[in-house]
Amino acid sequence: MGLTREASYRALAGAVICAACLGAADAEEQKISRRLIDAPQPPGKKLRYTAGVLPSTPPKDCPFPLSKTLTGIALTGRHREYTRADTWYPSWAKDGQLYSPWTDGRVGKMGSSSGPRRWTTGHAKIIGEDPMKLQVIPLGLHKAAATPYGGRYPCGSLVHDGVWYYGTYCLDKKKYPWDIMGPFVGFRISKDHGKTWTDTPCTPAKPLFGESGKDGRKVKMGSPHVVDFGKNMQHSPDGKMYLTGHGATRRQAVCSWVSGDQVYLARVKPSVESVNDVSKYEFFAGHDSAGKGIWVKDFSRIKPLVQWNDRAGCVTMTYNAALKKYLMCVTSGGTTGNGPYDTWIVESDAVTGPWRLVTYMAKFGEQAYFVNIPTKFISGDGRTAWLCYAHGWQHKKPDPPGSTYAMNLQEFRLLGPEDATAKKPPTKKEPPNPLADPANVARKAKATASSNFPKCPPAGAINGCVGGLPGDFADEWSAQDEHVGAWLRLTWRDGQRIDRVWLFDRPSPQVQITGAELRFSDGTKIPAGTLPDDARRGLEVRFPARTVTWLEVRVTATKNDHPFIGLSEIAVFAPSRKKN
Ligand SMILES: [Ca+2]
Ligand SMILES: [Ca+2]
Repeated sequence: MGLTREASYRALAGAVICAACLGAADAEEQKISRRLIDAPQPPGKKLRYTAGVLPSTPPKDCPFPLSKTLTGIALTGRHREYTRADTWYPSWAKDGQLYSPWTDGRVGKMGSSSGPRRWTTGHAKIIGEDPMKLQVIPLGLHKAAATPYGGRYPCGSLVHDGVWYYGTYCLDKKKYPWDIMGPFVGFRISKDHGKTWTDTPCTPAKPLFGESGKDGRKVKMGSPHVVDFGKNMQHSPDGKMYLTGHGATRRQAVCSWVSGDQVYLARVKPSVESVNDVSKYEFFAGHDSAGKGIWVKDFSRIKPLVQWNDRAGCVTMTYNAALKKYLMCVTSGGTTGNGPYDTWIVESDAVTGPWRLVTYMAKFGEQAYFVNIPTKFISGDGRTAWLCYAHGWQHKKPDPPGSTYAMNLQEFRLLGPEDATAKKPPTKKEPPNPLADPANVARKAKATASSNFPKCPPAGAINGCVGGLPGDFADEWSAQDEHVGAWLRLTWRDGQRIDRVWLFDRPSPQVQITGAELRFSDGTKIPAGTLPDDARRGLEVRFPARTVTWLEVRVTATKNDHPFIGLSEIAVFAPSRKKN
């Protein structure tokens, strides 16, 4: 069905809610109409990761074949977020509870910061069987110097037979935030579930594996994490604790807390005596001719478990006992460690591989990191589990919904070949976005205003997105300490023929325009009306076409004289060619 542009707009705008013609006498005024319209969803703000089968978009240089048994993942839409801190790696202890490190934020009334000179790492207990109803109890903070590095952060953590082994690693800053991976220091140890601790005898200058991130050197066992073998490590193949770390060897490689070229593997029988003693460790050193893993005592002979330049960042591994599969989750921070991150998941029958791709999720989160799959929340059939991740220390857009700076738990299903033939949910065809249509001449105007709150510039009102707080500041214009009398003006280089204006209020319920006037460069004025408060709908004002070089929206009435009046978006349309 070929709808005309005008008809599409109408279809999108939905039912006409009100068509209150002013009762003015003059003919001009009678040609003015007002109605409410639905706010369009700009395509740029469309979420990639909503409930349903997730898109997998592996880059061309992906070194893994696609898995034939685990062919992707689907989100169920169930999710919960806990605390205001990151770095969650829950370990399932013998007592049935989860114990986890955390830092750089708050849990309850406790705050931790692992950056320069604060150097604290937090520990917490996570109580509950239902991921939707957990209780996170902060247990305390521990301080240990990062010198000669800038920061000292939590990494691998294991509670085994009542002993908590809590690892930390160091970072430095050069060009981007924490872009230099320092060494894994060692484990601090608690025998009373986090009440008291004994520091590791290792130090950042003399770390467990003897690595250094100084003077351009690269580490291999960076930020190692403990493979999750289930409650009290019950499914470890040999009673050993396995550690996966990420690093690099290329001089030009970015080796940071979230970026690297390779994944490495080590193992040790966990005990108070062994975990801080490098001589007790074994390191993965490649495969023999039969494809079996080779283990060596000499760290200098360690070899990559996985090689994928610029894609092998922060790594965790989980053993899914029901499926007899290892699942490795990697956060790929790219070559800067800034920006959105990709997440990829691979599977294997053995801890040493070979690995096959389950899914490659570009910009998952859109900035998810420290991604792991806690064994405690894997279903009996192994098919349903929960992704545990932090999100958005920089990029705040939640994709999938729920993602925030917290311990995020997101339920998912592991799909098999049988799911490919199952019926797929119908994909909704996106309607055209009128805000992005060239007929919306507001987008090419220059926006100025009587004032603006610094984070909410006038240009936010013509960026093609009906948005703003509680989302992004930059998607809306807000005046600064102004209500009635505040104005926003759009100016064009050339005269624009226009006959319609859409106005969307700031989404915040604190502030609402209940009256405004449209003023034009030809000296004419048209009263607008009340704008829907929540910006999910807007006000359309249609008027006889006129040619103008500027248009001004002047606020004449507000809900409660809140001093930050503004607009999330204004659209101004040229008359459509087709009449219907
Ligand atoms: Ca906007
Ligand atoms: Ca509002």
